[in-house]
Amino acid sequence: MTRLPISADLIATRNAVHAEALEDDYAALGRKLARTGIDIDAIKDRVAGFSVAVPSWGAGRGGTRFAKFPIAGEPTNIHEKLEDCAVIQQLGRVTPRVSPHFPWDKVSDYKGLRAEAASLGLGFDAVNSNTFQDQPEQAYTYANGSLAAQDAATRQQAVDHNIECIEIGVQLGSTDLTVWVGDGTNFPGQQDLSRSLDRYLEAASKIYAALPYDWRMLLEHKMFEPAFYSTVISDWGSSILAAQELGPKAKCLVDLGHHAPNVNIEQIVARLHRFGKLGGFHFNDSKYGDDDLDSGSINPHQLFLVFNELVEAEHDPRDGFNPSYMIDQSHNVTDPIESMLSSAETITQCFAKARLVDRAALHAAQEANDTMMAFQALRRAYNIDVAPILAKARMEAGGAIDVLEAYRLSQYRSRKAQERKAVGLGAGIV
Ligand SMILES: [Mn+2]
Repeated sequence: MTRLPISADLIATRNAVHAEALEDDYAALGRKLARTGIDIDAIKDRVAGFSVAVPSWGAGRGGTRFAKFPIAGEPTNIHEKLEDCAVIQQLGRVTPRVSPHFPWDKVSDYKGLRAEAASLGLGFDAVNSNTFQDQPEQAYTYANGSLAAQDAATRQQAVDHNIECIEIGVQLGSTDLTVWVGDGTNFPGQQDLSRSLDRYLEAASKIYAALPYDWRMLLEHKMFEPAFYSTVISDWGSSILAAQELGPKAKCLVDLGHHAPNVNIEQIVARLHRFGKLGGFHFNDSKYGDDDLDSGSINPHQLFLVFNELVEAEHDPRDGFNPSYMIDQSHNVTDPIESMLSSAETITQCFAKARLVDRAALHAAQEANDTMMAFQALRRAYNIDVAPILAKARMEAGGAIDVLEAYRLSQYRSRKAQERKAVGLGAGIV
C-alpha cells in the first residue's frame, strides 16, 4: 500500500488545466520531429524509461563551509528525507530511487526502512560510505586520512565501515557502493605520493573482496577539497588505474564538479567507457570548483554533450553499459525539493536531446571530415525544446505537467514546517 505525500486530486486538477496546451505543443513537436524521421512517441517511451537517483542528503539544505541556513520544514532524519524524496518522485516521475549515506542515515531496522521506502513508491540506489569525517563513537580519527592513512588501525576502521555499508546495502536492495575519500595532503612533502596510493589500494582491495557477486564498487575522484595540495584519487586517471588494479567490479564515477576548470568531461566519459570502467555519474553544475550547483544551471550544453557520449556508448556497449545516475548537489538558497525537481527535469531533457541526434548523419559527417555538418547534427538536437515530451511522459506516469506549480500549491513545505522539528545551525555539507 503506497501512501504518497501529495494529493492525487491536486495533480489531476492542475493537469486538467494544462492538458490541452500540452497536447497542442506535443502534436506540433511531433510533426516537426516526424519531418526528420523521428517518432516522438518512441522518444517519449525512452524518456519514460529514464531515471536518476536522488541522494538522501540532497533533501536538506547543504550550506557551505561558512554557514548553513536551514528552512522551516526541512527533514532531520532518513524517514523525513524519504518522504521529501517521495514528493520529488510523485511529481516528477524520474527519481524512483534514493541513494543513502552512512552513518548519516543509520537506523536499527534496514528491512523496515526498505519497506517504508517502498510504501512511498521508492527503492534504494548506491550506498555511500563516509570516512571523511569523524563520528562520536569511532576509535581512530580520519584527520590524517582513512583508506590511505599511515596508521594501519585507522585504515582497517575505514575498511570495516565500508563493509558495513555493503551489508546495509544488501538489506536495502542496493547493488553499488560509492567510495569517495577525503584523503590527501595540504603541504608538499606531507605524505609520499606513491606510498599513500599503495595504502589506498591495499585497503580498497579489502572492501572489493567483500562485494557480493552482483555488486559494483564505484570510485569517485576529486581533484581538491578538503585536501588542497594533493588528493589520493585526484582525477579520472588515478581513478581508472585504481579500478583496473582492483578488478572488474570496480568502476569509475564521474562527479561533474570534481575536475579542473574547463576539463573536457564528455571526453573523459568516452575514455572511461572505452576501457569498460564507466560506473556512474553525480550530476551537478560548476562555475569555479566543486560548487554543487543545480544541474544544467551553468552549462547545460556540457550536460547535453555528456549525454551525447552516453548514447554513443549505449550504441557501442563494448564491455557493457550500465552507468548509475545520481543527482549530487548542495542546495543552499532554494527549497531542496524544488531544486531536485528542476535538476531532474534538466538532466532528463539532456537525455532526450541526445536521443534526437541524427546518429547516421553525425557518423557520416565524421567519416567525410565534414566538420560543420557533424557539429550541426549535434546543434540541431540541442536546439529542440523537448519539454512537451517530458511533460507528457510525466503526466502519463501520474506526475504533474507543471511540477513546481503543483508542489507550491500543495503547500507541502509549510505543512512540514508545522510537523517537523527545526534543523540546527552550523556548517553544512561541502
Ligand atoms: Mn559526488
